[in-house]
Amino acid sequence: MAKQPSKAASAAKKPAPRGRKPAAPSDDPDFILHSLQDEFEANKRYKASPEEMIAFYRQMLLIRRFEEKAGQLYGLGLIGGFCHLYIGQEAVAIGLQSALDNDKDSVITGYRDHGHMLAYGIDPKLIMAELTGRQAGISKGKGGSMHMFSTEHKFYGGHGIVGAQVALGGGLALAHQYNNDGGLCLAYFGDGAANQGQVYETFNMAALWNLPIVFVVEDNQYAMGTATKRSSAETRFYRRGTAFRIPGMEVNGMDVLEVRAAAEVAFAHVRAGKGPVLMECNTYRYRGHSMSDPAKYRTREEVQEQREHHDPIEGLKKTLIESGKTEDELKSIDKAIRAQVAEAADFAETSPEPEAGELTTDVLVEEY
Ligand SMILES: Cc1ncc(C[n+]2csc(CCOP(=O)(O)OP(=O)(O)O)c2C)c(N)n1
Ligand SMILES: [Mg+2]
Repeated sequence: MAKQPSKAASAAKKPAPRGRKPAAPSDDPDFILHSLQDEFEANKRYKASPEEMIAFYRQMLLIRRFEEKAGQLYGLGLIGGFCHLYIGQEAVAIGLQSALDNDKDSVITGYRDHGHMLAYGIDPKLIMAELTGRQAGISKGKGGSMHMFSTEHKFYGGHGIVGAQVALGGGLALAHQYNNDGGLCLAYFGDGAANQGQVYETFNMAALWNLPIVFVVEDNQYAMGTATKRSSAETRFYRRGTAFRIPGMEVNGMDVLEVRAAAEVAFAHVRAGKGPVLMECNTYRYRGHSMSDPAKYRTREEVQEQREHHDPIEGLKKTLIESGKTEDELKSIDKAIRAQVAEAADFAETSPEPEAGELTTDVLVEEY
């Protein structure tokens, strides 16, 4: 007896739509992902005014000098616990946060958080005093390097659990939507954190509920001692929202003007109520993972190559000089910043530690 064609075989010949899905991926217009890349590429470098350009330079340099000093204070035993420096990645925080509406928007990140706090223009004394665990610190000396908060500035940490800030960022975005306050959440995470499951649970909910959130992967090429290519099956992180219909953007995170241009496109998309965006910023950390990492997993030449050819501060300096600034003008900015950072370090070394009674305050927060 001739075999009856199987149901599967006849379905293959004449595919029937299943539910609301089209018959095959090639028939699915949504399968071709919406991307914000074209819009971004059309105006890839932000046209900063001379004042803005100097402000970006000053802010990035402040992060650089602050972090160098924090490294020294750590070496002297004045900073306890872990300390993760942001040197090399300055353009990411400044490019993005300079485009925020600080009255409305919230920010959340991981433990490599000093630069994101400095990007608010908060007095570096308060941040340095937090690192040395002093009462005058931005979190009364009880957060330290990894767990700084400033709810006043809508900065929600400072998180030591890799990837946890992404899910919390989803919650912040839900709060913006629920309260209809017009704000968005900027949630930063690393290339290593990008492999955490909760990141994708958050992507799903954020897309499903159209939440106002910009996810930013700071791909600094390493998660502790593991190079991105050794730990990630898909190293083009901007593609990872595809399955959730979240548009992606790939950005040179060593160029503050490019990051700022990308921020403009991403924030406009979110503010127009179109839901989340996933931005990958390619960057590089010059120092070890934390202060206790000798960084033996990479060569000196690799780091040197980045410093010489891709440094975000040197890059902007070049643009400033081309636009008419002189070496002397830029040197005097550096001098003033060094003095400001030295003052912050003195303050952090000499101001008092918290009273013992502070041990039991701020343990439970009733209201943000
Ligand atoms: C859930 C969890 N797993 C592991 C760790 C240990 N850990 C701390 S930082 C880190 C690497 C994260 O790398 P990445 O996300 O790329 O951030 P980066 O340090 O490069 O900024 C790991 C594995 C942790 N803190 N939390
Ligand atoms: Mg990393």
